[in-house]
Amino acid sequence: MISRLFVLCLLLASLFQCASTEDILPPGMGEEEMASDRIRLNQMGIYPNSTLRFSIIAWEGTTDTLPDGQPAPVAEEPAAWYVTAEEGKVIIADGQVGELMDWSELGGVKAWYVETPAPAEGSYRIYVPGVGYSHEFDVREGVYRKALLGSMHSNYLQRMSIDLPEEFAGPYARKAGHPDTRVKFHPSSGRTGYTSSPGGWYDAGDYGKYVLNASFPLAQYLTLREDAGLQIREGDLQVPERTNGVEDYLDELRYELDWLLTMQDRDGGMFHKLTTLNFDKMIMPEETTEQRYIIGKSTEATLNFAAAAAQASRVWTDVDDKYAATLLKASIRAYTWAVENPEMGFTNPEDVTTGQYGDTDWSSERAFAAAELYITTGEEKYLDAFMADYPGDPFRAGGGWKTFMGQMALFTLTRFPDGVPAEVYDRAKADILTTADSLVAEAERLPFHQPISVFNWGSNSDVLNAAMLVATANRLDPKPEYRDMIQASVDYVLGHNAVGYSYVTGFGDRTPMFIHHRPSIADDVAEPFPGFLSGGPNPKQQDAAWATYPARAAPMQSWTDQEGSYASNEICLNWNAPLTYVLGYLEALNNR
Ligand code: 9MR
Ligand code: 9MR
Repeated sequence: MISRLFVLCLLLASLFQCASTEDILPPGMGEEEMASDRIRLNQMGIYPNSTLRFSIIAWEGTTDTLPDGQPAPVAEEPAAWYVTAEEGKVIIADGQVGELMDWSELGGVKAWYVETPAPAEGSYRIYVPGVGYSHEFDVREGVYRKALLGSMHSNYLQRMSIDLPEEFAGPYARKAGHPDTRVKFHPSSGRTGYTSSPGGWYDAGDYGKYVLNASFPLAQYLTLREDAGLQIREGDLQVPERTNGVEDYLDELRYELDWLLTMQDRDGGMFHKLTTLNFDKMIMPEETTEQRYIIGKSTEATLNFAAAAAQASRVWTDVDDKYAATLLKASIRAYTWAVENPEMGFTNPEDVTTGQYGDTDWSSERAFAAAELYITTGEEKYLDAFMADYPGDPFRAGGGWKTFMGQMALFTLTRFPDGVPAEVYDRAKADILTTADSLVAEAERLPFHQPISVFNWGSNSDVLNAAMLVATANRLDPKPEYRDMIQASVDYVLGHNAVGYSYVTGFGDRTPMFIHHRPSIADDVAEPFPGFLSGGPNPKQQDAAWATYPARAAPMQSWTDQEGSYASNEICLNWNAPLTYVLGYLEALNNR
C-alpha cells in the first residue's frame, strides 16, 4: 500500500514537478490578492472566435531584478496554465506551456508564450501554479467599444479656450485656458502685431498647438471615418455638441479643424505653430499667463494641412456642404503656396524651445497632399504630382509622421479606386500588401508578437501605425493573418508587453498613473485624465535627468510611469489617433 502511494507520488511529482495537487488546482483568487505581474496579456480582453495570447514571464519571484541589480534567475517551467472563471475557481481550459522564448535583447525577458482559442463570452483570469492569477479580461463582442469612445473623448479633454463642465468632463472639469484671442506674431511668421486664433486641442502634455501635428492626426481620424463608416454617432460622446444633429465624431474633429483654418496666412501658407516661447510650467491651463505667439510658416505644415483639409472636405460633403467648400478652398490655397515655397523648412528660432515638428525632405508631404487633393477633386495635375513623389519609403518604425504620410497617401488612393488609373492602383496595392506581409512576419518573430524592432519616442504609435497599415491590407485582401496581427498589436498596447501595463490611462487593471500631461499633474484628481495613450518605451531616454528608468532596461522596458518622463510617458495627438483608428477598425470588423 505504502509503496503504491509512493509510486503514485513519484508519478505525480514527475508530472507536476514535485508540487502537490493542491498547489496546482486554482485555489480561487483571494479578495486581497494582487494579479501577478508575471502573466502579461491584453487587460481589456478579446473578441470571441479570436486568439487568446499571453506570456508567462520566466523570472523567479515578483521582480525581474535582484537587490544588487542582477537579473532574477529563471523560474522552473510551469506545469500547466489554466483559463479560469468566477474569480479563479472554475477551470475553463488548460494547456502546457511551450518553448521558453528568449526575448532578452529587445524585451528584457524570457517568457513562455501561449496562444489558444478564445473561450466563450465571459470574464476570465489565467492561473499558473506557482505564479498566480493574471489580470481579469473579458471575451465579448464590442470589447473595445468603451476604449474607443475613451480614446476619442481624450481629444475633448484637450480642448482649449472653453470651459469643460462636469457634465462632459466629470472629475476633470476645468476652466477655459488659453483664449488665444490676442496672440503675437513672432518675427519668424513674417507678420507683425497681434491676431486671434482660439480653440483647437492641446498637442500633448504641453500647451502648444502645432499645425503639422494637428493635420496629421486629423487625417488618421478621417481615415477611420472613411474606412469604417459611422462609429461614433450623435449622443455617443460626452461633448457639448451631442444633440446638434451631427455625429459626435465629426463634432470633435471640427473643433480642431476650425482652429486650423485660423492658422492660414493671407497668401495661403500655414503658420507653423502657436505656442509660448518656452514650455509652460506644470500648472493648469487657466493659470498660465505667458504670452503666446504665432511662430514660423512652413512647407511641411502647409502640405499637411492641405492633405487633411482636402480629406475633411470629402467627409463633410454629406454633412455640411458649405463647410466642405471652405475646407477645399483652404486646401487648394495651401497647396498652391507650397508649390511656390517648396523648401521652407521649420526650425525653432533662437528664442523658441517648444516642439519643432520640422522636416527637411518634403516628398512624402507632397505625395500626401497631392493624393488627397486628387481623390477629392479628380484633377489630373494632382495625380501627376503624386506620381512624381510616389512614396518609395515603406513603413519604418521610428519614422513617425515623416514617412507614414506617404503610406497614408497610398491608403487613400486604394480606398477610392474609381478614377485612379489601374497601374497606379495596382502598384499602390502591391506596395501596401508587401509591406503588410513583412510586418506580419516581423510580428511573428518579435517579442510579444508586436511588429516593430526599433523603439523611439512614441513607439506605441509606431506599433499602431503598423497595425493601421495592415488594416488597409486587410481591406484590400482580407486574410486571417492580417486580422491577427492587428489584434496582436492591440494586445501589446493593452498589456501584453515588457512592462505589464495597459498603456491607455484608465483602460485596464494596471495603467499609467503619472503621465507627462500638465493638467493631470496640476489638478487635484489622483487618476490622470482618462483615455490617453502613453508614448511608450524609448531606449534613448532623453529625459533621464528628469526620470528614473528601470535598471538594465532593454528597449521594450525603457518606459517609466513618472511625471518627469516626457520621452516615454507623455501623451500626444498623433499617438491617440492611430489607437482610435485601430480600435475603431477592429470594432467595425467585428460588427460586420
Ligand atoms: O514638457 C515638455 C514636453 O511637453 C515636450 O514634449 C518635451 C520635449 O520637447 O519637453 C518637455 O519639457 C521639458 C524640456 O524639454 C526639458 N526640461 C524639462 C521639461 C519638462 O519638465
Ligand atoms: O514626437 C516628437 C518626437 O519625435 C521628438 O523626438 C520629440 C523631441 O523633439 O518631440 C516629440 O513631439 C513633442 C512635441 O515636440 C511637443 N509636444 C509633445 C510632443 C510629444 O512628446
